[in-house]
Amino acid sequence: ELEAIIFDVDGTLADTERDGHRVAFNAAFADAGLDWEWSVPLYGELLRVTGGKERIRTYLAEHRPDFSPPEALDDFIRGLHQRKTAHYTQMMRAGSIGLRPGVLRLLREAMDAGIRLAIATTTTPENVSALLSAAPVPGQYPALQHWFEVIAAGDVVPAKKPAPDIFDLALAELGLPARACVAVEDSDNGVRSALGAGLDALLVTVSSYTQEQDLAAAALVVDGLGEPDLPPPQVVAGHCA
Ligand code: XBP
Ligand code: MG
Repeated sequence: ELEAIIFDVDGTLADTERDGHRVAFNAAFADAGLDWEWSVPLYGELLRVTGGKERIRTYLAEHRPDFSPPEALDDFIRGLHQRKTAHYTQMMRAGSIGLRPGVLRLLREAMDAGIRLAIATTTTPENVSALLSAAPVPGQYPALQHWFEVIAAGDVVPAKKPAPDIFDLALAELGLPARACVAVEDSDNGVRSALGAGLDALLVTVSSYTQEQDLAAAALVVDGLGEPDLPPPQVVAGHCA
């Protein structure tokens, strides 16, 4: 029996990477006087590395091998990433990126049916709060971040997705076995992470950066959750016909 749904955030609850995270990284680089610019295609390549600090480190190794930071590399990356988080949370609090179609409806139907809600994401916890607190909800409901009983996010586990650790943590905090839960993801790294935690009931809603990825290990892959006033969701792949 289904007891909880565990959601990824970036790409799944909202399509945040291209117009949110990427833009915030570039703003942080400009603040630091760096002429680095992460284009839409370059960011798509860098997304194979989950976690913003880890992504900056990979970019430096692969694209700026001669760059020497003004302080210890870890401190430099941490500082740059703090600026990025400040830009990102400001954009989200301003409501610049909304939830994907169907997300609020699914959350509401689940909650009304007594199904528990959780989050498992690599992104920084402040980013999740900023996104959820800006999302409009019907008047009788509390702010969206209070709908989630468990929010597992960011550096609380040593290994980010595709490692299963963050889903393992969400399951432990829910106190549920994987078989009592459904996971919702958007990316190949997320699929590996969820399946690694035993979440075989895995729904993938592809997002703008993940349409070309190999996601077929998931039980069902669709192009979105759908809304009554939109064309019905299209199945992209999956083995649960
Ligand atoms: C999301 C990410 C995150 C964000 C940036 O992956 O990879 O790294 O891009 O977040 P997923 P931070 O949707 O699989 O959780 O900069 O806060 O690390
Ligand atoms: Mg994602």
